[in-house]
This record gives sequence, structure tokens and C-alpha cells, in this order.
Amino acid sequence: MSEEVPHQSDNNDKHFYSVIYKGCLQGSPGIPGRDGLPGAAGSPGRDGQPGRDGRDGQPGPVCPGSPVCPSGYVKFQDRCFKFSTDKKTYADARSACQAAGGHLAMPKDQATNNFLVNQLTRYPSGSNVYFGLTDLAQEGTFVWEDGTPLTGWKNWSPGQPDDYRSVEDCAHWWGSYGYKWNDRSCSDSDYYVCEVSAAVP
Ligand SMILES: [Ca+2]
Ligand SMILES: [Ca+2]
Repeated sequence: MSEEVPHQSDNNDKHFYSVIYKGCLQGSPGIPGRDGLPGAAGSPGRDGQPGRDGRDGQPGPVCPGSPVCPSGYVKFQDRCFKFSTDKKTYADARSACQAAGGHLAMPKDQATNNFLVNQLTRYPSGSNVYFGLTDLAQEGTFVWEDGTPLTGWKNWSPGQPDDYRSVEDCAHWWGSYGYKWNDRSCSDSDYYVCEVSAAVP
């Protein structure tokens, strides 16, 4: 049996050796730690400068223009019509249209006739308006200004043409009868409508 007695010298020994180690011995460097985790993304940078404009493209193919009418004419399909502001006899009206490079209007079909008749409201109510159709060459045989006979669509007023008093050879839109057609004395002065073809400029 022994009493446990504090070893006074133990602490002194430890202190002694620790002094020796501190002063003379040094351990090897530790192993570097592992890389840290990536940091958070930074703020976006500022916008760059705009790029330069690209070069112009090649010109497209040249398309043919659509036909147009001379000044003062109204267009219907590929034809141009001019409504007179004066009154002339049929012969003088015909000459005026020819001098302008055309002829008196030829409403050979219902669509053309309707288009023109709808424009006649520009004239005083009940006006008569010449177009290009006569039986001057042979009584009873109506021929268009271009020499073709009237064989197709027609729009005579009932009872017309009647060659009234044997002097009526020139056709006109009859204002007193809804602008249906009538034959009339060619020496009467009336409004008239000229026609030219639309042309590609
Ligand atoms: Ca006649
Ligand atoms: Ca008549």
C-alpha cells in the first residue's frame, strides 16, 4: 500500500522538455487545406458598344409599273375615261376625243356601262351624254367607234333606237330615262365621254 504522492518533478520535467522542443525542433509543414468553394458570381459587366451597320443589300428586280391614265381621266380596268365639261355635236365630240389620242367611249359591256353611268351624276339631271356608237354608215346598223358592229350586250331604252324623224343616228346616254341608250340627232350638242388606253409609264 502506498500513498499516492504528487510527483513534484513531473511538472518540472514537462516544462523542461517543452522548452527544449520549442527551441530546437519544428514539425514538418502541414498538408495544404483543400480549395475553398467558388465565390458567388459577380455583377454583370456593362453593355458593349453597338456593332456597325451591315452593308446595303442588292437592289431587287425591277417590276413593270401598272398602267396609268393621263391627268383628267378616270381609270376603269385598263381604260381611261374623260367626261367633257362642254357640249359638242357628235362629229365635233368625236374629233375632240381623237385629237386627245383616243375616241368616244365604248361601253361594250355592262360593267363598263355601269361604271360610266355612275359617273354621269356630275352632269345636271336629265343631261344627254354621247358615247361612240352610230348608224351613220348604214341606217339601222350600229357600229362602235373602233368599227366593230354592235352585236353583243346593249342597253337601249325601250322602243329605241327608233330613228325618230329619220334623223337619229348617234347613240347617247339618255338622262331623262335612267341613262339608258337612245339614238339622237348627231347635230345636237351634248356632253360626251372620251376614252384612251391606260399606258405603262
Ligand atoms: Ca338612224
Ligand atoms: Ca331615238
